[in-house]
Amino acid sequence: MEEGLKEMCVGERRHLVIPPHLGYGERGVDGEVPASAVLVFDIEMIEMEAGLPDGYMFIWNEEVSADLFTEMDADKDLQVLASEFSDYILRQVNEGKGRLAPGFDANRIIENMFSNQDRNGDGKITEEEFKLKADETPHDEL
Ligand SMILES: [Ca+2]
Ligand SMILES: [Ca+2]
Repeated sequence: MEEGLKEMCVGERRHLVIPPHLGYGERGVDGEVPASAVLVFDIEMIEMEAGLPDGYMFIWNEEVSADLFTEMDADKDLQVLASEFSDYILRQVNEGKGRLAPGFDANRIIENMFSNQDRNGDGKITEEEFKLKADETPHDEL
C-alpha cells in the first residue's frame, strides 16, 4: 500500500493489486482474509495534506510572536487557562499562522500542549511556567 500510493496526486485514481507476499501471506487472517489472497484496491486521492516533521504535533508557519503569553492571556489576569490556550492555538491555525499535525484530534493535541506547559498541573499556565518551558524548547522534541 505504501509503495502503491507513492507520488500520487490529488484527483488521481489507481488500481492496486497486492500479491499475497506483500499482503496477508499464505496464512491470511482467520475468518477475514483467505489464505494466499490477492488484495485489490481502487483508490482515488481526494485530498492531500502535508504532515509535520517527525515528532511534532504543532508548528508555527511564521515567526512566533515575541509576547505569546500576553496574547494568549485574553482576559489579562496573568494566567492562561486551558480555554484561552485552546482558543489562541485554534485561531492561529485558522489564520494559517500555525499548523496542527493532520490526522489527529486537534483538541487532544492542544490538551497535551497545555498540560506540557502547565508544570504544576493546576489547570493554568503562569508566565513563569511559560518561560521555563520556552527556555527548554530547543532541547524539546515537541
Ligand atoms: Ca487569563
Ligand atoms: Ca500551572
